[in-house]
Amino acid sequence: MQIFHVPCLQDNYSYLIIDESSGDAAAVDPVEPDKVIGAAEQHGAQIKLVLTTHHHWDHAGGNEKIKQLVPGIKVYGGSLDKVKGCTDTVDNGDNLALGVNLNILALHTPCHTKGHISYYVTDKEGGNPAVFTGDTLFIAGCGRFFEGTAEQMHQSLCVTLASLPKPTQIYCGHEYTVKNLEFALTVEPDNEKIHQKLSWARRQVQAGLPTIPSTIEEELETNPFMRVDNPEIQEKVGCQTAIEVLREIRKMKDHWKG
Ligand code: GBP
Ligand code: ZN
Repeated sequence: MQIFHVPCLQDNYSYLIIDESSGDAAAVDPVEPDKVIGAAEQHGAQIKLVLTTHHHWDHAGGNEKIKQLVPGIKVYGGSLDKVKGCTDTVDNGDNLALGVNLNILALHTPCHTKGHISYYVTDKEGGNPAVFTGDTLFIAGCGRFFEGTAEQMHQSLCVTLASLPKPTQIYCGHEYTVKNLEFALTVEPDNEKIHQKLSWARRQVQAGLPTIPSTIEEELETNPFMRVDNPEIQEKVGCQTAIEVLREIRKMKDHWKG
């Protein structure tokens, strides 16, 4: 499995996933199709399918164009009505094949949008796990609750995604890491792992490099939205339950000026 970042728009990422045995590839949220098609050509791969995480234009807005540019391409997403250009819907638990050696598992991760899908990709034996989380899970953060509740985001982040194997590599939809880690320090000023990752992330961005991927293990140590069962954080924000903490931290981040 090969994964390439394709920076788009201001701070979005599309990704190209290649099954090396066949040269077949998938494009995740190809909002600027020319860029991901260029990346595929550069690596001698053929894009066979699109994986759309959610209906927002900065993720699904390139689907119609990529359908014109790549005849026969399948465009997967959570909804035929809402996701522009969607040809095939996926539900939680659906599996897709990519080339001969890769498997893609659709995970319904609602709250940022109702039909949001994350895609868990492994080789056929379950090795090299990677998950494409769109705007549900960001590095050290999460998406705004546009179409859902704290209960749903808790299920999506702290149950569905947190249950994936610890080494799973996380590829998210935006480069928000530095801001998110700065906010994380307002919640946990003494968390050494956050301090270390913030210095590293600033250096990456300075050098024009991505801060992605992270891993589930790193997020459990540094992402305040995945640490809502931590008693020290519960005390700090004055809440008794994980869901209340999640609701409260999201509210704080919505109003945080950074
Ligand atoms: C920043 O932090 O850099 N510019 C600010 C925040 C995802 S994009 C921008 C922002 O609000 N981003 C959204 C988000 O969820 N951020 C998490 C956070 O702030 O912690 N989008 O483009 C957003 O989903 C969109 C598109 C939204 C169509 C609604 C519609 Br309709
Ligand atoms: Zn979004």
